[in-house]
Amino acid sequence: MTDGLFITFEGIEGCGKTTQIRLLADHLRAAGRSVVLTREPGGTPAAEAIRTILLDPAHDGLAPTTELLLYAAARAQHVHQVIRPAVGAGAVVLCDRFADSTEAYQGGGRALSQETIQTLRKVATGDTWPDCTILLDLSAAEGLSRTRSRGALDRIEGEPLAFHERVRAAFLDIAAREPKRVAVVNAAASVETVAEAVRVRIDALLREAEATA
Ligand code: T5A
Repeated sequence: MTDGLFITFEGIEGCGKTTQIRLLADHLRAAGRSVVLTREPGGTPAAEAIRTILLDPAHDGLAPTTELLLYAAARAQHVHQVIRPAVGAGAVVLCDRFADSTEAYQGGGRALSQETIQTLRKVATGDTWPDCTILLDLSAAEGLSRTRSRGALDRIEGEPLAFHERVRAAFLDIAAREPKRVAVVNAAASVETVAEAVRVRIDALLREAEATA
């Protein structure tokens, strides 16, 4: 059995990850691929329970370190129970957010130490790391306006604009540091234009993986 691929989608609130990940899943399934669609925080019953704690605005007193540990705990379970087995079985795993979100939100947004974040990342993920990451880039103001138009905000969406601007800057720093893994796509374009850019990138990655298999 050949290993599959692990592809993550990242970006600020409202950048369109959920919309795009579903369109890509449809495209890959239509081409006969085995696809596993999952998300963070979440993807397993225990990690979804942690998600509920993390996003509930009632927990507005959650300390940044507690938040970091809960995201890491949810990720450890998700990697163990879903991502690693699915990639090992040859599936294309599409994940809505992964460890880059921790670097952007808890590092950029909350200003927690990069050293602590990277140490916990290794504990939670081991050697499981995305083959490719699509970063949907959008201004924080536009992302929040899309999110607000959907209704009540969760605990993190409710953070001020400056927080979300730091998160966006941190994502762009990751992309500049790792240009081979992270593809930046302009998320201000139409849904179809964004979807086409994503398809082009992922189809090329799949062809490359087949050529080297
Ligand atoms: N988090 C997560 C951390 O702090 N640390 C971590 O380690 C991890 C893993 C997760 C929260 O947790 C934080 C980040 C998040 O705050 P979530 O509910 O998963 O919470 O939040 P998001 O991932 O931000 O999900 P959203 O649903 O808010 O945004 P999406 O998925 O990016 O966007 P989507 O597709 O739902 O679209 C949003 C709206 O915009 C429209 C859609 O129709 C929808 O109404 N839209 C467009 N409009 C115009 N043009 C386009 N191109 C559009 N694409 C979509």
